[in-house]
Amino acid sequence: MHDDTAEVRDPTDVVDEYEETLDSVLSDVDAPEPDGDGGVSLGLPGLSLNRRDFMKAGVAAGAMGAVAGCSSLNGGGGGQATESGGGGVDHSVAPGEHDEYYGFWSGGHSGELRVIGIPSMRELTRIPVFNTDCASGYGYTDDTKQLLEDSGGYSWGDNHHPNLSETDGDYDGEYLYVNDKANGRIARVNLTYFETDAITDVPNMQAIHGCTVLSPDTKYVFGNGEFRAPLPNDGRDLDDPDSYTALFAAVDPESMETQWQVKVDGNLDINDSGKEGRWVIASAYNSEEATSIQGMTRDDRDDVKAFDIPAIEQAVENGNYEEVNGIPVVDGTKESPLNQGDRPIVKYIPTPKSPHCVEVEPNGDYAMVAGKLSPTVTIIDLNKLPEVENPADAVVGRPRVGLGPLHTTFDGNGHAYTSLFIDSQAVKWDIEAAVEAEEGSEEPIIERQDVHYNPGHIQALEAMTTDPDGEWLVSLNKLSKDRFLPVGPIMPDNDQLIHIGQGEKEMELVADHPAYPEPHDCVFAHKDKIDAKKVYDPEDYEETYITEEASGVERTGENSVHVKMTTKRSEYGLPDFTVQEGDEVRLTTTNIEGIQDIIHGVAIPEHDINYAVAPQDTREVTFTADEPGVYWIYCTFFCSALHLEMRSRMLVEPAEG
Ligand code: K7E
Ligand code: CUA
Repeated sequence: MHDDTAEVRDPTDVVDEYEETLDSVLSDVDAPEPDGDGGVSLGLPGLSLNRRDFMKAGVAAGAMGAVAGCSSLNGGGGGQATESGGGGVDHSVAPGEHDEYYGFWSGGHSGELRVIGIPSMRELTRIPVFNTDCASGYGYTDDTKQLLEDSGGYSWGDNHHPNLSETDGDYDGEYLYVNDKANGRIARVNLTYFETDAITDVPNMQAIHGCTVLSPDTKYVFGNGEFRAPLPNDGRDLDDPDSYTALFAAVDPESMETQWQVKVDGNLDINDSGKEGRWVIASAYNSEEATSIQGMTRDDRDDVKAFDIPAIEQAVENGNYEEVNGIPVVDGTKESPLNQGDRPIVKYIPTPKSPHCVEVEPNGDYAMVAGKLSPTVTIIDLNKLPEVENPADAVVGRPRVGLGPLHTTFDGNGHAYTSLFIDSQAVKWDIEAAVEAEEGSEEPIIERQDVHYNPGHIQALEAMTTDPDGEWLVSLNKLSKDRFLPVGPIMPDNDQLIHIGQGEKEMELVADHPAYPEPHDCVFAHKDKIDAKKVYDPEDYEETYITEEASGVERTGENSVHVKMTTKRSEYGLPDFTVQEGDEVRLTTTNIEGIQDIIHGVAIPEHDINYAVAPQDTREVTFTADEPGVYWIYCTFFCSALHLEMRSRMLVEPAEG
């Protein structure tokens, strides 16, 4: 049903038009002052428009020639935009009450994850992953320092796509996996303790963008290679982009070791798993294999890739691979012999145009691919995929949703919700109606909701499971512009909470929530699916547990000492300890409190050390005492009325000279 003969346009025009459209929508420079509704005042009494209207007004008045040329990119309106503004639905959670859902937010290039309660949108905690964090001591204690060191020694990462581990297609509350786009890594967070417990630097890959687990049982964690590079990237083929390669990687969720990789034509953007463990669908925006924006946007279609996981496993088992840096790399390019038979390992599905995201709907029947530079979402039928000879025949729908579609989410009642970056909207549409409608039809569209402004991901409750909960949806908007008090030029993002009920109701914008740069995606789990411990169980780790009797100083070498020290309210196990100038000090601390929420900190001034020790936890730091003097060790967590008095002294004796 779909038409492959789309008008071919000069790529430079497309890019220019796209950017001009963006400029016209985004620019406030020399533009009238924003008004309180988030619209733009035109300086005329009583006239205020939101950005979409502003753009249309520009077209109508011929006042913005740049925009007038963009009508071919403009999706137009299929439905009436819903009024924005604090609605009647209450999302507050009374003091002392708990939220119904955990939300796990990626923190983008801040490197951390954030845990936010739904529906209150209260931030519950942060989990450092690729960054260091002086509140918890992550990146300061020996084990966490080692974790960051062993995964490349970088001080930051760029996490985009958090994924919860699954058993039988539902979240099992064990782990969360997230990518590092900057350094080609995947991290695992233990949800018993809400802490990062593994990071793997995937060989042969630079930017891992898409990240997903294989449903229904988390057999693998997959990483999508976004940046094409020489393979191996060791100085060869530097300026020969034709010989660059993009890879798809399968990582074992337990050992976190890379099992195999697949080499593809074009690149890979974002991915999602089908529900039956066979298909992983990956979007792509650079089938041109170019190195400039003009080149990357030249073609009107890019190949979405469907990875047939069992077929790839078979190829690996048969030895059909080349080993690069110890990893079996299977050839999944179009010309590969492995793609010629009746069970190709990768199917290439031409899709308009530089498509951004892929999301598989809850039944596992369809993958939705948001068009980005095309105002459409392409619907791929995963049940047809194995049968069709021409993979393009698995495309069963292509509704026209609006301008700049990036991501789609689901309520479990047959509806999809797609974010429109340029139109600044969330658009709700009917999945089956879209399959039945003509290509490019706006018929399936049910409703549009303005968001503020320029959304990336959009996520509804448990939308990635087979049984989403509907009710709430969050739109992760990249720009906040006039929505909050000015805080200087680096402005927060705006995560907006939208009530969607059980999917039959109208969307209703309920709350704005400023976010420090820069969340990309989030995932929600019902509170009953997460079982976070409140006190450490020493059985769960291998560190030496220090008892009160064991507190003391042991000289372990001519220039090294091991200091063992407990913490409890409101004293350290050692009121003081003495070391020699130049000693390497290994300091092991156990918090012997058995009560939840009594955390102690260990701060050593002028030694760049501060870390938390939670009840029954043991942590260790190693440092050099290189300046003689008295150093007051103090507790950084306000743990009791005598917290200020909770101190110890490190006495560093001058070396004999
Ligand atoms: Cu669209 Cu990295 Cu999922 Cu950002 S990605 S928005
Ligand atoms: Cu211990 Cu403050």
